[in-house]
Amino acid sequence: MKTLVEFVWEQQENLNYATGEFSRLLNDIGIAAKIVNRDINRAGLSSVLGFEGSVNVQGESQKKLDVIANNEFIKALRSGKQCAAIISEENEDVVLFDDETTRNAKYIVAIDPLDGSSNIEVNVPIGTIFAIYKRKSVGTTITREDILQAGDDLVCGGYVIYGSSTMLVYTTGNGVNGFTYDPTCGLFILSHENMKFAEDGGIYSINEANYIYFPAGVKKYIKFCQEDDPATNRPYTTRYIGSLVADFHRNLIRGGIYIYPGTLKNPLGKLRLMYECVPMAFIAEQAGGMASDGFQRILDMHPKDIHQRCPLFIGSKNMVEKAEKMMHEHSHDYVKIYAAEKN
Ligand code: P6P
Repeated sequence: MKTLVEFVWEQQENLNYATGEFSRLLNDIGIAAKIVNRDINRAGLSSVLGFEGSVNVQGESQKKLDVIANNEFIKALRSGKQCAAIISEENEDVVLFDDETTRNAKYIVAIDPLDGSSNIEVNVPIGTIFAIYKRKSVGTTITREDILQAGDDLVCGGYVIYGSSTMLVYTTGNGVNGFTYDPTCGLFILSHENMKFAEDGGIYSINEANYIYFPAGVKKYIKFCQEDDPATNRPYTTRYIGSLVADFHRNLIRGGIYIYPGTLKNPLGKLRLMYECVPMAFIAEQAGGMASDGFQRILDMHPKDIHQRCPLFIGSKNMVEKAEKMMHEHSHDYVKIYAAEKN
């Protein structure tokens, strides 16, 4: 049995993080994840026990779990003192810490504290998605270059899935490993070593309710998935939970593709580049999969804004390549609009 702390400590030797700062940072994220996990598991008791969304015994109005989760991660990162700044879906601006230690901390964390939180009330798995960048400036205040880093500059991408069990899955560029949380001892235990996407999968995940707004290439790919061709394991199965982390995690284990495309109405789609697409893309590539915006590798992209949106095609390599091919062949109408929005 190997805990997350032991694993990270062992890994740091060959990841030139031997100073222990990265190990401490990842452990801080693990601590916040345990607290969020506890709050999520009690969410259904809100009306009974007066948790979030109602007034507690001190008469304070409780906050939604998104905000509670965001506060927990900020609190853990602030007290751990290894993070110099946080980019969060819940904060319009970059969260800066003003004491000396965090001004000199080496890392920047971009995070979606609780992705898919609307699923809590229907007891569907949700997740936390995080990206860790090394700051470029040293000993100064945080710079724009520290914040708007290219996907390839990522040092760590990870997610926590709060599902039938809670797992933390991450990569630092040496493969993808999954840790299952054991609430009886409060530890994340290594349970899924060296996770890999199957090159081909039989699952496609997309919200087909938006079909009429999809670019022609996406429509063609959906029809391709539905064709009757036993030799290529089609028609595929469609599974769409409405929670990126849960759909991605299932496809990572079973083989599949998740698509949240841009549409003629919203050319950049819904998902955020820095704290959803980039960390998941790092994990996908490290697990032998692929991640693109339909035309370009996600990790080659350079954000212009911390909340920039980006289409996402992610999962088994051959499936993403097939979808990209159809985007190139059939999306003349969409490409111009997308290029204009992106630049
Ligand atoms: P839609 C959750 O809000 C999220 O960001 C992802 O986790 C999920 O895959 C997607 O949006 C669901 O969006 O438009 O299909 O409801």
